[in-house]
Amino acid sequence: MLPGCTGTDRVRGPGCGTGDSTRRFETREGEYAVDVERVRSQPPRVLSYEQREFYFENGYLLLESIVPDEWVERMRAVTDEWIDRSRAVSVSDAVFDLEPGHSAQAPRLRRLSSPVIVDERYWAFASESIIGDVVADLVGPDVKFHHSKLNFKWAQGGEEVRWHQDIQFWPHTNYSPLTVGTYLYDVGSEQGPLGVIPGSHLGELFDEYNDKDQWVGCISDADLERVDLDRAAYLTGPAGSVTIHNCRTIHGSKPNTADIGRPLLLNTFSSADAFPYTFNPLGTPYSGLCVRGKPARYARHDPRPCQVPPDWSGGYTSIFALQQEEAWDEDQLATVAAQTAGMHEGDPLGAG
Ligand SMILES: O=C(O)CCC(=O)C(=O)O
Repeated sequence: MLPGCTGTDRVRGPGCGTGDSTRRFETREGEYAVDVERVRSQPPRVLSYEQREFYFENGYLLLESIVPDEWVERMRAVTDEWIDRSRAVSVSDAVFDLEPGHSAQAPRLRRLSSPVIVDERYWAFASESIIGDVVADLVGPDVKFHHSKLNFKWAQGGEEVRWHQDIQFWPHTNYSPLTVGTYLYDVGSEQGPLGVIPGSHLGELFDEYNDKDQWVGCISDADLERVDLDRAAYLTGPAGSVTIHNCRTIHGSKPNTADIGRPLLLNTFSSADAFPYTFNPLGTPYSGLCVRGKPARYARHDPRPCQVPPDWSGGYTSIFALQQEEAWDEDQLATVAAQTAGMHEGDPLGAG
């Protein structure tokens, strides 16, 4: 068995790559898909070599119980406070995205958007915890923050996230961006764990507009016929486990049918040489800051084209609202527009 695959290591991938460090990762068109040689030139800090190769090959990684308990406790405490604050909110906005049925007595949050800007404890986690070191092992030493969100998937009905790829939401000059998900509580198969299609980051980039030319942020059923959904890996794990998926990896999650929720704290990073070229719907003053290493002097460009999203500079709702094709009324959208502007200035709630 390869080192790092014994199941007893604190940091462990769900299966291991070949460990063949000369392997190139090519798209179906034969282009070089992942900038692996540059990353391989440095020894990993917290991952094993096999885990790094597993990510290059499969476009995802599960690291069980890697976040120390103290951080998990801190993130649970701050999250409880924000759930309490959501009791005063009755209509979704750019910060609190509410599930149908949410009430002051029985809150049902779908998402807390841009947690790093509403509470500095979330930024401390994104910038200071081990997750920055993990990302440095996967994209190179210079790591740039892009955005964050906290998806709850409430007990008994927390909504599905349909199969999609992320990069069409926030195109960058290359495909290094990845998202780190942290499970704040244990997550089993009934709670809607994150599901990924192994190797899909090396394949096609799909259309995330519907046949009426409206952005829906997910892959159509017709296109999904070209995806081997039977190969989906569902990433379950104890509290403090971390999921990582590349921005091209097809992923999604089923509804939560269990009696306990599934708060998943998502932070997106890239190599420092990846630059976004569309409006960041969850942008904050932290977007573009390096959490490890130093800023880039040159942008690295991947020649593969990327679909672009609508212009969200006037306000963004959420992936849930978009995929469910929910209509938000004019007042809601006006609040969202003000909060989105405030978010970019660092004060979303003041602006709302
Ligand atoms: O919450 C989840 O299960 C998946 C979230 C996701 O893919 C997203 O927000 O882009």
